[in-house]
Amino acid sequence: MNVFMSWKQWWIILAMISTMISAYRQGGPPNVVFIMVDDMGWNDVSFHGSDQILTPNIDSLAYQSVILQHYYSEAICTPARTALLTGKYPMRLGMHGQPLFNSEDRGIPVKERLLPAYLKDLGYTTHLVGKWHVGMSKPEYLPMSRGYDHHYGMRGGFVDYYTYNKVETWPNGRRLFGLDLYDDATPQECEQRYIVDALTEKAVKIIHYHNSSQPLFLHVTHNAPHAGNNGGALQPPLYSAVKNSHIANSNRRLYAEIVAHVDRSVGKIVGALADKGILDDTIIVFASDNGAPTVGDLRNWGVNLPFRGKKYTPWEGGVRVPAFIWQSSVTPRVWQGLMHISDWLPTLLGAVGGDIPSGIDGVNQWESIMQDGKSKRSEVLIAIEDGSNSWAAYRAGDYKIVVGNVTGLSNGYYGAELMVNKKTPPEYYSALRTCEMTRAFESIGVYLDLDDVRQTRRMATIKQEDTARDATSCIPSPTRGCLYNVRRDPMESNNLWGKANKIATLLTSRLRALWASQLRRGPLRLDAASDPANFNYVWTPWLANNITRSNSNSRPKPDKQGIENINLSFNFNQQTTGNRNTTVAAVVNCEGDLFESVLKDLLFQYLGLLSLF
Ligand SMILES: *[C@@H]1O[C@H](CO)[C@@H](O)[C@H](O)[C@H]1NC(C)=O
Ligand SMILES: *[C@@H]1O[C@H](CO)[C@@H](O)[C@H](O)[C@H]1NC(C)=O
Ligand SMILES: *[C@@H]1O[C@H](CO)[C@@H](O)[C@H](O)[C@H]1NC(C)=O
Ligand SMILES: *[C@@H]1O[C@H](CO)[C@@H](O)[C@H](O)[C@H]1NC(C)=O
Ligand SMILES: *[C@@H]1O[C@H](CO)[C@@H](O)[C@H](O)[C@H]1NC(C)=O
Ligand SMILES: [Ca+2]
Repeated sequence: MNVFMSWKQWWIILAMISTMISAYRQGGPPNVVFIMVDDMGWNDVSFHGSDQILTPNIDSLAYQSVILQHYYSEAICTPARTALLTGKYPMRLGMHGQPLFNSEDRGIPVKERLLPAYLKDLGYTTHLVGKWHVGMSKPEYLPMSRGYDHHYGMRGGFVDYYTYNKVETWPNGRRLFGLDLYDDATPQECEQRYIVDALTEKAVKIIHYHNSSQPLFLHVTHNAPHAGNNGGALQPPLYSAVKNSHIANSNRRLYAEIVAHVDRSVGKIVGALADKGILDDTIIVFASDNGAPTVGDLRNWGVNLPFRGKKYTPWEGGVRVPAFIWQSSVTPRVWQGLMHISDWLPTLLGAVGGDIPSGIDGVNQWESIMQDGKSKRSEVLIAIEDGSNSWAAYRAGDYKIVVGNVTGLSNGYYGAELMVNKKTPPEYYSALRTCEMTRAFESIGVYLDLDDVRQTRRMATIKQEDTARDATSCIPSPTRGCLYNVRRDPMESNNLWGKANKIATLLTSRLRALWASQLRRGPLRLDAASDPANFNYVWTPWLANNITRSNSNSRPKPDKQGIENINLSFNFNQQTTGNRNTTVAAVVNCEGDLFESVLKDLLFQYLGLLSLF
């Protein structure tokens, strides 16, 4: 065999190997890009029907996707991110209720495995770009100890959009402040860019330099459109002229400009996937983490209408948020199935061919979403707060109960005045046709059909079917909750408690059982040793991994204290309903229609009680 021949043979072998590698990638798991925005409300995207704030890039992607119309997140940041990363209800880990302070020694317990760790096992390279907010007191709580190869962004709750400083105000009035922007372990003292741009450019760079022989998990968690530091003004990009002059309220106008910038970011990220040639091999998820804080603490002038409530409330406005998922083979549609943020972990693992871990609360919805099937989920524990006041919300089928003491929360409807325009908004469909997202899709041969778009947009707009209205909105009391059919009554304006006692009883007893399984949080403990002044004004882990304290979420046993403080012993005589199996398990393990049949059954027997049905 001469030298030339063996070179040729080598060349053939190399060519075969490289074909095998690229074939493996083509058949291998798809890339996953998960974009989470912060505190964006239901009515702050235009695909839900409003022309006020145009989000053409987000919408253009949504119209190619499965829009998740009954998607529940958590009421606030830390629980939402915990549920996403663990696939569990945050209350199982003591991560429910009020979000973490930067100076709190608490985080997702280290024995929990997180989504990026599962993906890493499947060969993914894993990047977090943006906000973390599930533990920063010790190195072991940080993203790179939890399965991310790389983290660029913030470890705490929110920062100033220009200086990347987080000002934390303690209940006693003490203020701590310092930088919270890192590239892996290195504080970014010299970052000059606007926060949305800095995160977007990092995400685009990661896509650009990604070695396609490995699947990519890119988790982008924008800080926007969350307010900057408390008491500060909203922070749209400095260099942009104030646009959206059609919006009457000037704070809403500033908010719209931040949202528009986030929208362009989504267009750029997907544009980068198209440029790289990997768009059609990528699953893309877009979701907000909780409803907008229209009023009160850290308000951003976002709007959740027609839903009731706002961020950090158990009402739909706090927990039902914009969300959708795209994959190249999906038939675009609006999906009416019940879904919870904890479903992402099993759903994405199912989508990429991974094993679904046991002992989680999330369920794999991949097949249902892709094939327009029924939801794999019949119930959602929407929220539990066991702080100074205890409250909770739970949905089974179409029915939702809210119980506990909601005094001090925002229980009304907010932002109607913010939705007022003084001029005609810019033309929606021309913005949609010309945005970067639409161009990115055209580059892979996918074109928007405006008739389909109009139809999808109508489907994604909330309709209030139930026309009955309470004279005064129901507020839960110690002996009564509020009960709604949220499919027919998404505004939570027709309380059925007392009209459908059997359903109220069933949902309450199931909620009681879930509540009893919570890991109680200890009292809030803020640690002065965390003060960034001790670390050159940078927020830094101040504890070693081997420090264990008996506070926070370390109580080993479930504690029923919360639910026992709520007296729900309303008057309901247990009645038999013939042969029908109406044990709690039987009723909650179904989609809403069984509730309708239970109702009809009850209607037959207790006509007077259920005159409304
Ligand atoms: C991509 O990764 C593969 C496998 O690790 C390696 O052989 C190849 O050189 C890498 N390509 C680039 C451009 O770095
Ligand atoms: C509910 O909470 C408020 C504020 O903490 C308190 O004043 C009130 O007594 C509580 N109501 C009940 C019925 O427990
Ligand atoms: C924790 O680790 C540090 C350094 O690794 C060591 O100096 C210290 O003694 C340890 N503390 C405990 C309580 O184990
Ligand atoms: C709960 O409410 C019922 C009915 O109003 C009352 O009889 C009972 O004493 C209450 N229990 C507690 C612990 O407050
Ligand atoms: C009622 O439903 C439960 C839960 O699905 C089941 O375990 C039980 O066997 C059923 N009972 C009857 C009488 O069908
Ligand atoms: Ca949030």
